[in-house]
Amino acid sequence: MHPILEQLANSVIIGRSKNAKAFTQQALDAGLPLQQIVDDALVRAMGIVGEKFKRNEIFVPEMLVAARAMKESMILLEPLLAKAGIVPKYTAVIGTVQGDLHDIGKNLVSMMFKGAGFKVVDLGTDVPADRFVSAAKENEACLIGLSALLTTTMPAMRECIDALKTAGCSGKVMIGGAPVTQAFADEIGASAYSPDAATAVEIGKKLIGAA
Ligand code: B1M
Repeated sequence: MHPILEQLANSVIIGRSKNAKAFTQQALDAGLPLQQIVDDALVRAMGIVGEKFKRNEIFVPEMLVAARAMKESMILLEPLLAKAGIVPKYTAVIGTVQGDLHDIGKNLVSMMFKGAGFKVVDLGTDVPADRFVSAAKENEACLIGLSALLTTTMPAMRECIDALKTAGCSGKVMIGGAPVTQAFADEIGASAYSPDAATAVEIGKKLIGAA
């Protein structure tokens, strides 16, 4: 791999935002193709970050600084990608369900999907079912991600799934959050459950046939 991309990937993995920005600029100045910068440096780096998180070698704070470093790089790349007509192949709509204000886990999931090259429409927290439906339709989302941290808001996940089905949304629905289980996902008819942000991307890619 090109040494600049190696340095960019390492900067993201260890969460050095300034370096990530500088190496992105160097990669651009060196004329490296945009898609190569994204795939070989950023997507690869976030994949490594996800693996480390799953192996408990790093924790939430390290994930967050890696995400921030990736974001710095993307600030430079995004306008150029858009100008070149390079658009993400897959779109995920993600949010925390109605009544629930917890967003740390949802943000990690969001950022891991961005790191995997998805366009992510993050609806934030306290999102009603009809908002998931309209966003999924507007963005032709192939994946809809629901997060809940409260046992009292888990029923809102069922409401979302029912509303998405009634509206004829074809996207796969993934659910997650500390109180959520595979059994609950099966019960409410979710396409998948994921216990953590890194696994969410693995499962999500398989679900939509992108793995
Ligand atoms: Co809240 N809170 N909280 N809280 N809070 C919990 C969840 C709680 C377990 C604390 C406790 O009592 N021990 C408890 C819930 C009890 C229950 O329902 N069984 C609780 C409560 C009761 C409340 C309030 C009701 C408290 C009150 O006001 N009386 C209130 C509710 C507000 C509301 O939502 N309406 C409340 C408020 C808050 C704060 C605002 C203060 C704050 C949230 C800040 C924020 O998110 N911006 C907060 C916090 C921080 C917590 C704890 C301490 C930490 C949650 C967290 O961020 N974890 C939590 C106790 C705990 O867990 N130790 C607690 C870290 C995060 C990375 O993990 O979100 O699980 P998590 O995400 C993981 C996975 O679950 C998964 O990936 C992530 C990374 O691997 N994942 C997905 C998550 N979403 C996914 C989606 C996917 C796939 C995977 O697919 C789409």
